[in-house]
Amino acid sequence: MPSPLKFCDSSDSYEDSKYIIFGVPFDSTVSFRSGEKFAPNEIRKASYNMESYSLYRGIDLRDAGIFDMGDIEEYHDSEEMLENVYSVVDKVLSDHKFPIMIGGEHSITYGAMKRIKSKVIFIDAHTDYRDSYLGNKFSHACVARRVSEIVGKENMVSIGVRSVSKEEMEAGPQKYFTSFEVSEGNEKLKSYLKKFCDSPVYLSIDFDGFDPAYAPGVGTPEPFGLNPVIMIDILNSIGNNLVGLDINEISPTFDNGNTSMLAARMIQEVVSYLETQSR
Ligand SMILES: [Mn+2]
Repeated sequence: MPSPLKFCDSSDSYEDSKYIIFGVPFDSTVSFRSGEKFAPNEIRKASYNMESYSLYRGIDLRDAGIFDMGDIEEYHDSEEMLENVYSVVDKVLSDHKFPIMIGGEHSITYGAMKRIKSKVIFIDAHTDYRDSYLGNKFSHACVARRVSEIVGKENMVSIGVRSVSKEEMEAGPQKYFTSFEVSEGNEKLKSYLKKFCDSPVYLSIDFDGFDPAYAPGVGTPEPFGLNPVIMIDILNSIGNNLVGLDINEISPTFDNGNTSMLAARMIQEVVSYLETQSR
């Protein structure tokens, strides 16, 4: 059997690596366009287009210690998937390593947060604060609401929001920055994040936070989104408190290749940022 595809610059050793990548091929609760379960491998393929050297950070990712564990088993039941995500994240954190989870749809984040219980930064077009959606409390449309039950909504912030329901607004969602606010300048966002990130923080990137021009292959695209370059400013505002990352909601079925490419690059940007923090 051919060996499974690994993210570029993945080493052969879990033990000797700091950054642990794993895929969660799950898209059973998506509401509009599916195909997210194919994203982990498309992102791995796209990663081979990238240089290992970060011009911005001066870091060579071949020295960073990245290990790709492959995908967890494919589930159709949310609770089984969440349990498995929890156990992988538990192992990675117990081994003092940094988890990088590639979705899959956004509901995967809840499994990680049940273990990590830190502050959270969401990049997202949506607040995802519905109590339940289409009869499912673990739907991708409810992930921030579920996470708030663990960490408290005061410990969450969403960036790039531009599409909410009346029900979510009435429930009083987490603090958010709209994409409109951010397009007028991100000084306010940067100073907010510098204060917010005074303790461990998890980063969950729903790719519909970015404008469909940059990330067309997502389940629920929303016009008027973020320019992905903003992630550099966001990372630089986090300091050395980042404890985990997930990338979610990418649907290769609707992609022209650019979204997977951006996702691969985003993983590399986060690792090279973390490397500068640890030096
Ligand atoms: Mn979203």
